[in-house]
Formats: sequence, structure tokens, C-alpha cells
Amino acid sequence: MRIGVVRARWNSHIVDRLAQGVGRGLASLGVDPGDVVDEVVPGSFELPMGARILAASGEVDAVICLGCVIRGETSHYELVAGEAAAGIQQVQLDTGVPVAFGILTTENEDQALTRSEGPGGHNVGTDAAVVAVEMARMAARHRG
Ligand code: DLZ
Repeated sequence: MRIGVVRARWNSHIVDRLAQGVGRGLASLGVDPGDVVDEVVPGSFELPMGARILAASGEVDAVICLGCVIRGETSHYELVAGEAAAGIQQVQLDTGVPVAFGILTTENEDQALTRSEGPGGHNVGTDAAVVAVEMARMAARHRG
């Protein structure tokens, strides 16, 4: 199984933690690191386009999008987060390649740290890895 990971450069200190969670999640599910295609895009707004490029390439069985949009830091919060979510859904429905939503949308940086494996938290990147593999396996089972 080959997995594409598209990361936003915005809030990279948080997104890097999500990427580590993805790595651990994929490894625990038996995905070889050599079968992971990594790409970086400027921000979460560009994640759907990055996902579409990978999904359409035929190189990967699923894509994981990683980003972090913090409300307190942007007046564009609703726009960036909403367009990223809608775009990702559109890409997976249009291409038939599963795209996992690993974007943190939080009120502040503390919440983002907790959800990327801060104290008492978990890692949303790991969740996204599990989703990507589950959906890729489902797609493979039903491929005609
Ligand atoms: C412009 C912007 C702002 C204000 N905030 C964020 C953010 O919190 N998280 C994120 O991933 N990206 C942000 N961006 C950048 C946009 O996603 C996009 O890269 C630019 O608007 C250029 O299209």
C-alpha cells in the first residue's frame, strides 16, 4: 500500500508533530516508510490541491492531509478551515482515492499542542493514518 502525505507549512511546529503521529500510525499498520510519498504545500488552503495532485497521479492508494488552523491567529479561520474541509471531501469523491482529514482547527495553540500529542492528548495525525489505511483497504476490496 502506498500513502501520500501532504503537509501545510503554516504552523509547521504543530504539523511536524502530526506527521510524526502519521509515521507511527502507518508503521503500526505495516506500511513501509519507503511507500510513503511526502509533499509540502504553503498552507491548509492548498491541501486539497496537493491531495488532488497525488490522488490523480496514480502513485498512491490514499492521501493524508495535515494542517493546523488556529482561530486566535487568523481572521481567515472559517474560510481557510472550511475550504480545506470542503476541498478534501471533493477530492476524495471526485477521484475515488480516500483522503483523510488530519487538519487541526482549534481555538488556540494549547489545544493544537494537546491534539498533536501534548500531555493528556492524543495525536490526530495517528487517527488520520488509521482512517487512510482503512479506507484504502475498503477501496481495494471493491475495486472492479
Ligand atoms: C493566510 C493563512 C492564515 C491567516 N492562517 C492560516 C492558518 O492558521 N493555517 C494554515 O494552514 N494556513 C493559514 N493561512 C494560509 C492559507 O492556508 C493559504 O496558504 C494562503 O491564503 C495562500 O493561499
